Amino acid sequence: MCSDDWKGQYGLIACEQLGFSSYISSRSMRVDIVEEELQEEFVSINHLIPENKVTSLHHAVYVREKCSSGRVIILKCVTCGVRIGYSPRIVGGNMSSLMQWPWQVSLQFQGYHLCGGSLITPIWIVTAAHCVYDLYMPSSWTIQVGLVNLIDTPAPSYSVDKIIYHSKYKPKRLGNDIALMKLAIPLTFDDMIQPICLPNSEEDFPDGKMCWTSGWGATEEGAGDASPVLNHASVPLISNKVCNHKDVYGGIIAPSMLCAGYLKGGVDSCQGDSGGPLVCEEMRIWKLVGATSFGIGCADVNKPGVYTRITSFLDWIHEQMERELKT
Ligand code: 4AZ
Repeated sequence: MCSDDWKGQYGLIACEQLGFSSYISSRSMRVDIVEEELQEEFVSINHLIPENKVTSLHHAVYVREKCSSGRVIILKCVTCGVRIGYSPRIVGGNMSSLMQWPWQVSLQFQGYHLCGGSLITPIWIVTAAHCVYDLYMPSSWTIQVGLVNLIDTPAPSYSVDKIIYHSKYKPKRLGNDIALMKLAIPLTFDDMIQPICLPNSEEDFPDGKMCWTSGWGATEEGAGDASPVLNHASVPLISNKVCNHKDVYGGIIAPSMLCAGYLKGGVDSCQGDSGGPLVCEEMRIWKLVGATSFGIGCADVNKPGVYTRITSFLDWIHEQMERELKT
């Protein structure tokens, strides 16, 4: 797009017209750098259209000669990590509202909720290997998304086509606790169903940053059963150094794991939340930072929740998805 008359507020309109759900940023660059490639395919904002009515960018098609600044707009758009329909309001306790965690998936074995998962594309769900390792039967699993209440919501169930767990996952050793589920049919995104962004490979989420975990897991340690409603909790990230302290996990936390929660206890993920998301918000975009993996007890003193560190498995995730494209 020619940058003449460009305004930041056109960003979202432009991204939406390109099929993305969200706008991050824009910058301009000299057109001659990309001229060869793009030739006459330029569009410009028509300044004759009232600002609040810039609904269709293609109303104004200018050829390159009309772009007097000689600069074009580089748009950064995304299709993940946004809660489109969500507007915060007070909810009872930690109960989640619809559209608050639109990437949250319930993984159900023979119709019963066993684990959580996170939607990253219309067909791929990130979860924990320990959720699926002993139950490696795709046809016995279904998933539900876009719901808060597991019991009385008539949300559709979707079939699972494939389960891939990390080849280095060993049940007793806790490491590499990550798996992917591939759906038989792609999901359609809406306000209730949205994918979470994967982080960038070098992305660092600082200790103490407040992030969020969600799931239908037990709301009390030992209470066993899953919760009928989706709950969430805000938890700070804990450095591996602190988490490996002798009073905490005493050296069992590998670099590919990440701790989050409170050393004083009280707030944590629990049984049934496994595989589900630990997400952090970065410049209004939500990113999948962890997959709920394990803990000693739930919310106990000096035993924060342990999550699989997603940045350690980005290559693995991409390799699996790519391999599926080829087969
Ligand atoms: C579990 O059994 C589980 N406190 C998940 C998370 C935590 C503990 C147990 C973290 O699925």
